[in-house]
Amino acid sequence: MHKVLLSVLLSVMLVAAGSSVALALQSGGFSVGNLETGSVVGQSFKSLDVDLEFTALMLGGKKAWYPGTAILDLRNQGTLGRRGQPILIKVTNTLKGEHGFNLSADSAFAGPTSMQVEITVKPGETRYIGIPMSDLTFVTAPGSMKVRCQLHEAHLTSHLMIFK
Ligand SMILES: [Cu+2]
Repeated sequence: MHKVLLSVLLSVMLVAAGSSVALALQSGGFSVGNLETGSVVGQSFKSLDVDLEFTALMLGGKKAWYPGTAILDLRNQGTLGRRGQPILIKVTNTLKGEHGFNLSADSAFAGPTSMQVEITVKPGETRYIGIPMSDLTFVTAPGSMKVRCQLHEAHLTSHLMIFK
C-alpha cells in the first residue's frame, strides 16, 4: 500500500516538474526556423511581417553582415501600433562558407538579463528568427545592439538601433 502511494506521489511530482519546465520554455526566448513552419510565442512566422533583414556578403573585400546599421522602430505607428507582435528577422548567407549570426547588446551596456541570439547559417541558406516583444523589454537603455559573426573575428560587425 505504501509503495503504491509513494509511486503515485512520485509520478504527480514528476508531472508537476515536467509542466513547470514546459511553462518556463514557453515564456520568452527567441526561436529559429523557416518561413513556412516556424513560429514564436504561438504566432507563425508566415503571419508576421519581416522587420529586419541581414545578409552575409562581401563588402570591400571583407565579409560583412549587411546593412552595417539597421533600425528597428518600435514606437507606435498608426492607431493600433504593433500590439506586442513579435519581431521577425530574416538572415541570409550569400557567402561560400558557414557564418554565425550573433545579436547581443553592446557589451559596455549589457545587463545580466540582456537578450542574446546566436545561430549559424549555412552557405546559401536563409533562416528566420522570431523574438517575443517581452525579450526586447530587457534590451539596455541606449537600445543599441551588435550583430557579429561568432565564427570569425575578421567578419565586420554591424549595429542595430532600437527606438522604443
Ligand atoms: Cu563569419
